[in-house]
Amino acid sequence: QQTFRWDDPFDLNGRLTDDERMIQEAARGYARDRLLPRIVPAFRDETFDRAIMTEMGEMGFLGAMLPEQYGGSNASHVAYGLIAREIEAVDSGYRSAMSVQSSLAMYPIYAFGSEEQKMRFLPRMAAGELIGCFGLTEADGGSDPASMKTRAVAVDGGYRLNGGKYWITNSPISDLAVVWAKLDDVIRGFIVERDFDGFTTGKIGDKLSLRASITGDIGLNDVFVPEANLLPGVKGLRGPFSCLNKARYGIAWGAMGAAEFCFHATRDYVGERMLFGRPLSSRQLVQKKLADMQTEIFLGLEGAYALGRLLDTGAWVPEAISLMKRNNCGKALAVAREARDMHGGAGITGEMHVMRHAMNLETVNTYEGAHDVHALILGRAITGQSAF
Ligand code: TGC
Ligand code: FAD
Repeated sequence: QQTFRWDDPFDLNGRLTDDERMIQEAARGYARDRLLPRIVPAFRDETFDRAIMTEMGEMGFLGAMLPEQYGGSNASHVAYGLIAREIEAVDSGYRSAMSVQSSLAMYPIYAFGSEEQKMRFLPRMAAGELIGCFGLTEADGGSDPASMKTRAVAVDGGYRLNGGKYWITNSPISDLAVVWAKLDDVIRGFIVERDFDGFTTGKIGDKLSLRASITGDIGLNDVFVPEANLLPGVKGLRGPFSCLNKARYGIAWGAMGAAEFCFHATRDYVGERMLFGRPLSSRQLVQKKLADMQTEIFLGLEGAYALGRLLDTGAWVPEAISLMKRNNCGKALAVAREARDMHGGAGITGEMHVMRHAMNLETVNTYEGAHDVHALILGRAITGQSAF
């Protein structure tokens, strides 16, 4: 007879491969020992420590799913999800740094780049020596990337890019940007390097969410991009969306990592908090809230796990990713807000971490396709009618 494990009710751990368990343990150790001690001042001061990228590179967390010749370790989608879960248990901003590098900057070069581009950029990106960012969103409406204004024009030996991107994770510290721009009205991907003339980046300040992640803009003023830096393998929105498929999937795990942290912290807190002569944890209302948190978290993790196995076998569709990204972000946000409430006044302090998670998850629920945009993707699949 098995006993019910409140922190792993469906024995998720028991269904991982040995490799996945090893990667999970490494990610958990790194996140708890190296990231957790830094997060409170980083969030307060709105700073991102560049060294984190090199550390994550050394740990093998950047581009982990790519083949070894490009610096990856052929990790499974589930292993990638487990890394996201452990890192986001500390902070969504740190998971952002990992997932933008892996899924949004390295993946397009791997999937759509030339062999020369792959060899030139990927091993150094996997090591965290080069930081990449992903420029899709523009100021005039992130949910509708097809309306982008950034343009590329063919010139002798390459292309001239003009336009700008907004809300770009890591842009101010990037060595290269994968920029999506229209060339003859067809969206193409360009690798824009830091030292290209006319390429500028600025930091967006005063964010009340994801403060330990650096976010910025990208300016493209007559930037010459050589032919060798055009991604040859894709045309149209399928390019950026293929990268988003990977990143959204990882977020489905990551958001649950943040929610799990909040759940564990709340369980500890209510177990110790004595009110009216008894621990808070002995109250029906409190237990119901813990049960609700637990239910959403472990259903969310089961969904993410099932999706990861489908991605590994190739039997997946983008709508399933929308379903999990939407559900897990929305549910994680609700868990974090509830955790904040159950900590009472202490819940607003930095040292309790729960309010920081709630603030971060506001962004996670919006980026990579806002919660309602994923509802419309699902609605289109359910009804056959587009309501965008
Ligand atoms: P639609 O007509 O639906 O599709 C246009 C073309 O794209 C193809 N496509 C996909 N391909 C692969 N995977 C997917 N998930 C795909 N979704 C669409 C589609 O087949 C079609 O191809 P073709 O060959 O027929 O032309 O396009 P639409 O313009 O109607 O799109 C609507 C909508 C809402 C689905 C889409 O625009 C959308 O998802 N909007 C949300 C935008 C978004 O997610 N932006 C994310 C920016 S990056 C970011 O937030 C990073 S944060 C990172 C961090 O810090 O962690
Ligand atoms: P809008 O598109 O203006 O949406 C506003 C609201 O309208 C949302 O609630 C949305 O759900 C709703 N809405 C939109 N369309 C419809 C509709 N048809 N019907 C009903 N409701 C609708 N982008 C990148 O390219 N690269 C990055 O690295 C990146 N990092 C980011 C980091 C941070 C911290 C943030 C905040 C954003 C980042 N983004 C990035 C941009 C992000 O993807 C966009 O913010 C997101 O796609 C939403 O776009 P928007 O902010 O323009 O909101």
